[in-house]
Amino acid sequence: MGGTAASRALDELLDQLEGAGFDGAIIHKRENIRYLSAFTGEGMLAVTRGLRAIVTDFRYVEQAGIQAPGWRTISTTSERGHGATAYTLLRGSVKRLAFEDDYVSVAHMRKLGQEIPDVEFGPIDRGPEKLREIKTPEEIASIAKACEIACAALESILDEIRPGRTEREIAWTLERAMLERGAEKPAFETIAASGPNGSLPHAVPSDRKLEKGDFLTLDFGARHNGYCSDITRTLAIGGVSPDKRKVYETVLTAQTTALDAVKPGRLCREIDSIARDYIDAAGYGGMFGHGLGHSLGLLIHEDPRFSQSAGGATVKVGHVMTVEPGIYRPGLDGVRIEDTVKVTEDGAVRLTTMSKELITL
Ligand SMILES: [Mn+2]
Repeated sequence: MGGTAASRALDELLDQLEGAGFDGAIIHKRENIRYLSAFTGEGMLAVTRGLRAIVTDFRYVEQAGIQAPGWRTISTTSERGHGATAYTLLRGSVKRLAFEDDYVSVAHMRKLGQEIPDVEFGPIDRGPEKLREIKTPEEIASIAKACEIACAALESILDEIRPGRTEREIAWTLERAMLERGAEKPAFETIAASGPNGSLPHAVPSDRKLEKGDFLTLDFGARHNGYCSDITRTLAIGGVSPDKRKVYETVLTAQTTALDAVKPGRLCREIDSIARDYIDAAGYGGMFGHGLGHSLGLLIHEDPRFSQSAGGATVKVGHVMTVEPGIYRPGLDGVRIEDTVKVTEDGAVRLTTMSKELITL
């Protein structure tokens, strides 16, 4: 995020931490560092009401000063690691600090405990991640741009997809098209799965050549301003059989029905059920074996999820979610259709605007 939005997020985090009896926090996850300070390098944040410090090493000192001008940047030395460096600023002023308990290893925590003595550490309990669930307009604009790049990239390479081309060639061509349109990099490893490989939801692109009658599933995304997009389209190579077309239409109806159901206040779990029940009732029971979708932002997979295990999580304005049902038939084929959407008062608005009608190449 930019400086002002990041600063608001930090104030909110500190409010919450104070409520939980903490004086501040140390932050190690790179995406949380970026979210709270706008600094994109590696290191550690040490934050209290009176201190906003980036503890980093020589490689990033100048960069931190430029990206996070309101912050104090302090460098580690060969004798003094991140914890000991932070301690020079924290000494005497804090009793309890929160740390990322789902990230810092036991060994790392033991070291931090030695470097920052007389301080009690407690779990931050995904506080930054919970703030990251609701996107600012600025963040949504970055995700929307990443979606636009991904859609334009696929449109631009459609005439290069034909029988005889390999999955790897298609994946590489698609990634190059995203980079040419301004992507910093792909948001994740591009999936290009054809024919029977399509039944593997996370297939790695292979040297398999496309054949007439195949489905080709492309699951990919771009990164823009650090923010991800995520889209899947399944294409038909030559004509596909009526049996395959029925699979496609079933996934498409499940996807659009679930999209239409996305409304603030609804349980995330219910949105998953809508797509799942439709696919099961159409005769493909058990062939949609993953969650319906996930949030995304600085990471490709964030909370909340459209999933049966989403508990009491509800849809909220400002969420950016994927909706991506699929049907996977081992040994035969697979179809998945995915959009990235933003949640508004009126429901889901697609950010990946590319057509979902079956494209035959
Ligand atoms: Mn996805």
